[in-house]
Amino acid sequence: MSPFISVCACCWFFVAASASRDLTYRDSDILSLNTAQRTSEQPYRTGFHFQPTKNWMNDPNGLMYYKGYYHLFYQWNPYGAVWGTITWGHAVSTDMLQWHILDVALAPDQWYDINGCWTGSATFVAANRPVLIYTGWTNISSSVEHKIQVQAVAVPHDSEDPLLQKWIKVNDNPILVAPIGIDPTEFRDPTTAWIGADGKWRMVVGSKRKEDGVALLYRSSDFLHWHKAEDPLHSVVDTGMWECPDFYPVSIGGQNGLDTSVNGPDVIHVLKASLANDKHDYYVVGTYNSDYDTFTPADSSHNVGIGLRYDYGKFYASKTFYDSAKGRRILFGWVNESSSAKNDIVKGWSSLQGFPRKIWLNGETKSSILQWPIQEIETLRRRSDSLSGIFLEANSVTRVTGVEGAQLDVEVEFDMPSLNEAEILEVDSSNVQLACSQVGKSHKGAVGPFGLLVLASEDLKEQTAVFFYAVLTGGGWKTLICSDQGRSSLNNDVDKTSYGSYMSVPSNDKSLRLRTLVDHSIVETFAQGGEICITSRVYPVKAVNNQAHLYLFNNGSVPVRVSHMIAWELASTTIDVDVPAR
Ligand code: DQQ
Repeated sequence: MSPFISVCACCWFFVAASASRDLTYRDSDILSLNTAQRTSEQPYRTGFHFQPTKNWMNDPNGLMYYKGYYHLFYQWNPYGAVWGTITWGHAVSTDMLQWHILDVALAPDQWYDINGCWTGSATFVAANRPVLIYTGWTNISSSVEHKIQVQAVAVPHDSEDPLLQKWIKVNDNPILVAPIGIDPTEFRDPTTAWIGADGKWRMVVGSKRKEDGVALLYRSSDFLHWHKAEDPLHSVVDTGMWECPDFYPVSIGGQNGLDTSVNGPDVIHVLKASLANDKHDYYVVGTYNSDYDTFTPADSSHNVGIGLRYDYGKFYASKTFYDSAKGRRILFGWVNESSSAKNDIVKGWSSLQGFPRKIWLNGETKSSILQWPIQEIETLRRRSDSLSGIFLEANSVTRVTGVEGAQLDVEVEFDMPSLNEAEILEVDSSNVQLACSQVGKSHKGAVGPFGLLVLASEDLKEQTAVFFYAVLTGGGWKTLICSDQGRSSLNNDVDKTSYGSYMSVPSNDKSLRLRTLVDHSIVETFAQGGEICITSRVYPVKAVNNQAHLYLFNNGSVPVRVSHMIAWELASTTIDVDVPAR
């Protein structure tokens, strides 16, 4: 069979593709409901996050902007609220706030994906030619328990359709099987492809060799025939299976996003892998040389799997894409439940997508990235309350009375407190989560804990605390940044693990800053302008809907000054199952 995609962007064609079965999986036996209605029946459904109307969802897939629409595909089980029968659910939006769920884009219907259409990515092989590459879980077993993983390609049935409603799996599938030396049950999640200086496509597939996580590199001239490069793009010892790798350029000198093939002196790259061992997304910033296909981390002590994380809470299998409409790079990540599968079956759904984040290089460190909720969220802001220049005295709690409810956007800036009285605490940098859960919000410290209580009941019996706690360590001043779920719910059948990270406090830093988004059962925190992010899931019983309140607190003995705080109530968005009118 001849190749279906030519190298030349202007002359794409494909041959002999097979139409997939006409699928009727729709997310639609719940009719178009707006999320506010759903919230009163189901307190944990969200108001402004993407979630299917029912059933299980996991990784975001194939993200792209195409002819006026943002496309979000996602791993979705049409039959239940637990993982299984994985298809590609498909939703479109013009603003990443209001979503329309369309028919399933890819479903298991071929021998090479009959056990599931797993994670993959979208690539524009030419301006109006999006292609999906995904992992198929086959019907052939390499051992009694395992099917194997292969890579497959799908193309739009009609690329004039901005909604890209129907996808066709090509006859050449599977286009890749695991190479010799790689376990075929650990070979998955192809990235968006990029073009190197020689005009050839490259992509990475996640895998492991022994216990070393690895990003296998492939090259192709036609997008159908892929050849493994001798060396992987990157590998880190003892990090285990790398799922859902992502590899993309960021600008050295600004916040603008870059298309995935862009390279040059003003560009540095980010490599992310989702570690199957601990279910966290780790990244490293480094230099990519496309002549030799080498990637060199800027700081190898921050290498993939041993260094920086996108998020220190619940956030996995994430993926970025270049938003050509607004010239930015956007990150989506899967946020799993912290409730039991039994509870998920009762409520009929499981998992959210985190609120989309803009992502760019941290201009100060040049070796980390910053993340911030996309600006579109500001259109949802309604009633607000603000205060400036107040002191949070030792052991105090202050209610923010002008806003209430379970949908909030809160920004607060604290003057850098005097650190002279800070306690000495040795924090194990590889397990800050432990320090956060040992300290906890109720700890009576010196400089903190201080911060926000969200989703808090009037009697404070339920509260999720997001706080700073400054300490002196052998390595200098550090601030713990924690999300403490310990008292988030009177229901004890949920996981209330605390999450957190910590950062050095540079002597010239004048303030500590938090931005927290609250949406019924999800709390997303962006500290210090997006340097550190923490996502948690919580399930209050009393602090639901307008019984949820916002407080500032200081549990330390040193007073803390709030230089400014502003909180907005946020409106709900809609998720419907209508095909948008065109
Ligand atoms: N989820 C997919 C896999 C991927 C994993 C299966 C990560 O392709 O490795 O649903 O959450």
